[in-house]
Amino acid sequence: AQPIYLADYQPPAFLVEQVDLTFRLAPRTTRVISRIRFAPNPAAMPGQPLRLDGEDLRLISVSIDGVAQDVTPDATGLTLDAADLPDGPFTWQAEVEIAPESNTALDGLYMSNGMYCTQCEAEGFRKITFYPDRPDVMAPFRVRIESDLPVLLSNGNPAGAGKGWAEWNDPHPKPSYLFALVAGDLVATKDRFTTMDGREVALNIWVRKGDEGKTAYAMDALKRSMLWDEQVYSRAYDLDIFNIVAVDDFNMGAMENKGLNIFNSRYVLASSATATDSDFAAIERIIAHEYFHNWTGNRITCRDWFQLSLKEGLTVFRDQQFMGDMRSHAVKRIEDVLTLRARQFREDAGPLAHPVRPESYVEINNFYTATVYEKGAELIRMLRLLVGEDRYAAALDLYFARHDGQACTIEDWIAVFAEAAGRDLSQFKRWYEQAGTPQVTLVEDWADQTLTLTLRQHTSPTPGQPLKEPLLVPVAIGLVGPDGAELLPTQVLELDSPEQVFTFADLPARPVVSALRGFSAPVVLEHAQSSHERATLLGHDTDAFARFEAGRNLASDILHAMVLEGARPGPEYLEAMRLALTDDTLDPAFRALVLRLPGEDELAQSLHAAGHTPDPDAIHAARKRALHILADAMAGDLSAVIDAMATPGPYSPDARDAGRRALRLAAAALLAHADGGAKARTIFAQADNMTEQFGAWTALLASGDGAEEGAQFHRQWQDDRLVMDKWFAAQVMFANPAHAPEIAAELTRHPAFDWTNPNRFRSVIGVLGAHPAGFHRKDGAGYALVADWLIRLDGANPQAAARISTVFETWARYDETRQGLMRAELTRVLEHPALSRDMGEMVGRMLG
Ligand code: HT7
Ligand code: ZN
Repeated sequence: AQPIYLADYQPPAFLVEQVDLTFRLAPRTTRVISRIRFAPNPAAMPGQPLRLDGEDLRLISVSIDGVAQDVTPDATGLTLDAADLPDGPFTWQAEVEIAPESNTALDGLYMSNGMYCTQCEAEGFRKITFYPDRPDVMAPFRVRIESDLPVLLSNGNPAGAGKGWAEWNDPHPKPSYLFALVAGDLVATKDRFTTMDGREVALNIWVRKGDEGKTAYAMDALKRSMLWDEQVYSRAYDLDIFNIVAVDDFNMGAMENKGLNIFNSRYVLASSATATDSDFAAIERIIAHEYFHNWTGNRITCRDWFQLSLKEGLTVFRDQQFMGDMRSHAVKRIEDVLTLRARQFREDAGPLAHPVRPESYVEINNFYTATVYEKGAELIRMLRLLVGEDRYAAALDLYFARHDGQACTIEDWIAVFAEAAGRDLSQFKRWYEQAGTPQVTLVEDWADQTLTLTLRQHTSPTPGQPLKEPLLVPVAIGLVGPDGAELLPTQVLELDSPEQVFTFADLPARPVVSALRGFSAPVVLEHAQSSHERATLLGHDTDAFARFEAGRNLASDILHAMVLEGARPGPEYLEAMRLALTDDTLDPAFRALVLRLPGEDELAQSLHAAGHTPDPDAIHAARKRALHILADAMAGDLSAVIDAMATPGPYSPDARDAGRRALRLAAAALLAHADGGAKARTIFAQADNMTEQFGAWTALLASGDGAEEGAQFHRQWQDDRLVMDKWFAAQVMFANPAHAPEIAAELTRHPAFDWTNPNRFRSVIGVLGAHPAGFHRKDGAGYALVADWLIRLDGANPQAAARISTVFETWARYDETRQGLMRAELTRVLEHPALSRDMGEMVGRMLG
């Protein structure tokens, strides 16, 4: 397949003034009748043909202005010469037939448990009817659905309904990727919201019968999101109704279709018995994220798919702000940075590295990545830090006022900031264009009561970008006295050259430098500090992220030494951890994060960055040894914290109780390495909520135990599909590496392993790929199993398969034997006949 280039963008030859669609639903023979009013685009060169995308459509008939046409589509659509079209506006009418029942790709119109449902982003609408399926063609839609199913939904406001039919009218012009239709035997949880301008909005969450008791949290999160967007961004909802539908078979988390958000059921359904605190938090975040898209994505959309981060980076940033406001800014920031490093830094360091705004793609679905989403959000955070909060607000007001109803570019976005802040941001724009994680080195010099800081930046080559330009990097710095008192509050140093020197004179004593406070830029900071300095920051820094980071650095220094030299954690580290564990002035959620050791993949990444070849077995063994040493050293304190952090009274998913449970379970997981799992077993037996039941079971699994509890868990939850995903995932995630591939293979033979369901597939195969020592077992069994399953899934659902193929993206980090085995498996996948475009692109990029 040929790549598509950003540089080749051309405006559409024709715009759409109105779309009318009629659906006659049937599993194998759905008829779609489209009436589309086209008009020549005054901004395009005259005389160009009309291009309509269309895939897997059986064309029944076509007419233009009522005159039947004889047209022959190719595999990807239809081209109509300008000479064969009327001079001015005209009406295209077409009837096509599609088979939603056999659509296993879950893209376009498909079926899930007897329910019809659509997914059109990025290019699914072309599997529904012929259309200019590109985001810069925006139009109002009217939809009529004919079906005997009781609930018939589409975008916009209801426009009439009767027995066997319903009509919907969406007055807001939208691109086709935001089209949605749902038909099924569903039940709704209903509520209302009054907007800041006094309009009443009906809110509905539609689920399968039996699930209606699990929607309360999602509804509450929705109302809080609506209010927050009014209060913080002055953005009100703009239709009479907002529908959310939960569907079991779904490729990603959720989709922001105008007025009809469709969700993976795991991000809607929750009860205290079936969902963990993390599930509740994920529901809150994703409900907010999709709702926020109503303005950042739907009202203002992307000109083309290269601009994807324009809506996704901004909407992730907005959901991060929201979650910080709802819960804890400090904890949320640490969690976001951990996710960024685990997913985006990993991506940026390997063969799949690409800029936040890519320059070419073969399959756009492969670019819904951590770089576009999470790094994109970091760029917005940096912009806000550089221009200040007031100017950030002014820039956003200008963005909404100037671009409402438009399909925009990153240039439009940067321009509103340059204007609102009165600042040239051309160097900043390189962050959107240049792939790779910059490495920033900080060197200290102390003389004559003056501290001199030399900052250097360097970005290694990435695929297609051998040379890198210096970026504008905001480095937030504070100075802490040797006694822990703040000597200099946070200042933002702007590093815009390869090397820069900053001096701080007249200091009373040599300070401890607290650098990159709040993780002010998405960079890897190299800053040599003694363990004493790190312990000072962990104990005293005023910046919560820097405090956490100091503890993290202490832990990774020690784990590196354990892996490389067989070292042992020293008393200073153990004491620093004990202090953090027992400091009741600290938020329990923060303490839980400090207690968590860096994961095995993070250690492999940092060892590789430091010039070593990571050995997954040695990393696993060292980390396990560290857990035992920590547990033995702190057993008494861990036990006391477990008791102190109990949350008596009815379960609440709020941040306070969730934080206490997080600390309690982190302590229990650690203690299980010293007490034979006694405490964890008690928590499991007494648990009245999924957080503690699952947390205690996985604590036992991680310490090599938990078989009996696993059987009990299965007996209790075998009829709950979302809890069963956890049952599958936990057994692989915590498997002994020596047996992980066999355990995963055995689970694929379990009668409940429905591999066509993306959640279930990920819970076994995706989780094995994320188990470093198990996946990378030296005989290659993990690689072979994952490759077999990727080939199988690719035949049914290329999007999901391509996404999971990223488990191989780190192959070049490892030793020659493992590299050879992984390359052989990737080559086997690539050579498979009838491989999808999605998978072909991913594997091709990984092999280089
Ligand atoms: N904008 C959506 C991204 C998306 C998607 C969602 C579900 C299935 C397939 C998809 N392809 C792209 C989700 C979001 O970022 O909000
Ligand atoms: Zn999004």
